Amino acid sequence: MGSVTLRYFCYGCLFTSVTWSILLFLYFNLSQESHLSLRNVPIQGHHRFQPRFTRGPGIQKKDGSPLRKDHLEAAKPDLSPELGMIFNKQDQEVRDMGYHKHAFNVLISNRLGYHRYVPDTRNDKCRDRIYPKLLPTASIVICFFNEAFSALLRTVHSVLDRTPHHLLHEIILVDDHSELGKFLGCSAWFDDLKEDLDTYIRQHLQKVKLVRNEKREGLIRGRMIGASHATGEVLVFLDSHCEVNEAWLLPLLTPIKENRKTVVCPVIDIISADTLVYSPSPIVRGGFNWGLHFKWDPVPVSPTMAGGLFAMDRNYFYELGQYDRGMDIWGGENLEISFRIWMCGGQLLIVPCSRVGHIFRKRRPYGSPGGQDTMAHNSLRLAHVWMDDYKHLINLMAFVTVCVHQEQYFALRPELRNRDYGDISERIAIRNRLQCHSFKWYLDNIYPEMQVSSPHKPQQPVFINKALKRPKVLQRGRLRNLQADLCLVAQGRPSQKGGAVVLRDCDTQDPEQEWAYDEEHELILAGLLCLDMSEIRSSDPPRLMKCHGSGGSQQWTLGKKNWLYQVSVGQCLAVSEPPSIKGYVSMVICDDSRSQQWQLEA
Ligand code: UD2
Ligand code: MN
Repeated sequence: MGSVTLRYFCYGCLFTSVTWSILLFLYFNLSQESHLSLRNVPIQGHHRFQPRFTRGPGIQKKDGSPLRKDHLEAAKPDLSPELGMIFNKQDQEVRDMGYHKHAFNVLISNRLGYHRYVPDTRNDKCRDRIYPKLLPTASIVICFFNEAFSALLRTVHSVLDRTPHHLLHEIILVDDHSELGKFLGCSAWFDDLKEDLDTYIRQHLQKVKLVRNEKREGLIRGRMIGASHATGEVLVFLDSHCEVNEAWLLPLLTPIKENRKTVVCPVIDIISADTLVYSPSPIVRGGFNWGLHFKWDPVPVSPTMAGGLFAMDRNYFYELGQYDRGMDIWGGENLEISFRIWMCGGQLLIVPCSRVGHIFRKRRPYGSPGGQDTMAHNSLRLAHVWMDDYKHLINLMAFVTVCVHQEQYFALRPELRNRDYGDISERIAIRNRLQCHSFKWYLDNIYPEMQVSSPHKPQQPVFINKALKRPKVLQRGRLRNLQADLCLVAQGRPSQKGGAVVLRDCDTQDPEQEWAYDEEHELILAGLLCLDMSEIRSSDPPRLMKCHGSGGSQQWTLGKKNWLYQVSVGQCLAVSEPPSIKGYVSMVICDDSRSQQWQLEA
């Protein structure tokens, strides 16, 4: 099997290489440049930190004129690091419950309000593009389950604020049977939801329809329900925690107008789950690995799509068989529709001039109603419908173990290969009706670089952040607490992951007391581990963890009022009270007391 399949990857047909040459040319002349030149652009300084925030419109652009790059360059840093500062118990409750329920910083999200400006992350050349006058109208479909109100409304308002009126046919919100009742026990939560969504829409939003599912359907059937209510010419699907960027829609509609069998995805920019900072993402294209996990590849035109964010001619969506109704809750639908598009006569493009930000969370904050592993179920369905003999190459064990966390025993149960995935006859009938190509054709023509690896060694998904080089160190020295006159050190070995930090007598000779503070605002002890906060409980003391390089829980600001301020928990490090428990530190609400003053001394 191996040698036969390997051969497929050695034959590149002429069509593919010509296409790739063109795409690579475009990539290097447009996309990558865009990425490099905009990488360091600060996000515009519209966030004035105010001690108390009210809900509502958030920060507004002052004169309403479009922001230019020089404005961006001139503007001072983006979100004040103190936007997430905790002032009282209620703030803490919002933040901690927010992480628990949504896996991102809801305190910051609420304070940002429903409108904000995001940096224009497009390449300069995108701004000079001229798009056809006559373009199809769009219905935006946003399906949500237990979404934070502020994130959902910022998604909706970003669309209303940045989409030409005549092209926006409607926005359809599908509430996938959210369990709002569960939040009522928490006063802070209740406050955020007091403004009922129906009322808000009726009073403030035109063109927005709300559909409520009678029972939890999952995002796949949820999107189909949304689409069934849509009447615009093009369907655009978004997640419920996105912010669209400048002129995002025109470049998506244009290729669809030219060829209605073109399905397009925007570039998905990154909104940090911990700080809500919006930053450009490198241009990549979607791939997958043999564990059937979506992964990013570094080229802009795409064998697969990431998932939720794409635009497609509405009639074509139906002709092509919508989604697989038998897929539950989450996962796999992106690969299924990607294979179907390419194999059945369409094409899938990532459009570098269209940018949409998405809050990338470290974990999914919800499960499926019965606790089933829907990713495995959905993946099995798509493999059996679309992947022909290649499905035997899928490392079933790999994705099952990944999805079911530690439950290694699945990997030891070969009968999983025979796990029930439901009736797929309707999907096979679609494949026959559309006379789709074989999976071999797809691999040969659309994804020739896909490596066939041993089923027991699935390729690792590629994560964008991991590729970054180590940031520059700005300052080195001991961290002395001014009240206690003691230095912050590891309680045990500084190399012990998860270890606590405590205060001990300062010793200028001891390399294990040396902290490095770098440009990413990380604090690294003895060159080994980073000072890190648990995301769930802002009251927990910090600990030492492997540096992950993505800010948030490892992002500290130093200096102002001599605070050691933790950006994602919005509190300051202090000597624990009462002082009798000598040497212990904890996170507390920032104030002027000497117990929270620190100096990094060389
Ligand atoms: C990614 C996709 C997502 C989807 C998923 C695979 C992006 C940016 N995101 O995961 O769109 O393709 O991969 O299935 O490409 N939701 C419901 N009901 C549910 C579960 C989720 O309505 O039972 C909503 C949820 O509120 C959100 C959307 O579906 O708006 C996508 O879910 P997600 O954000 O948890 O998925 P994500 O971003 O991890
Ligand atoms: Mn999402």
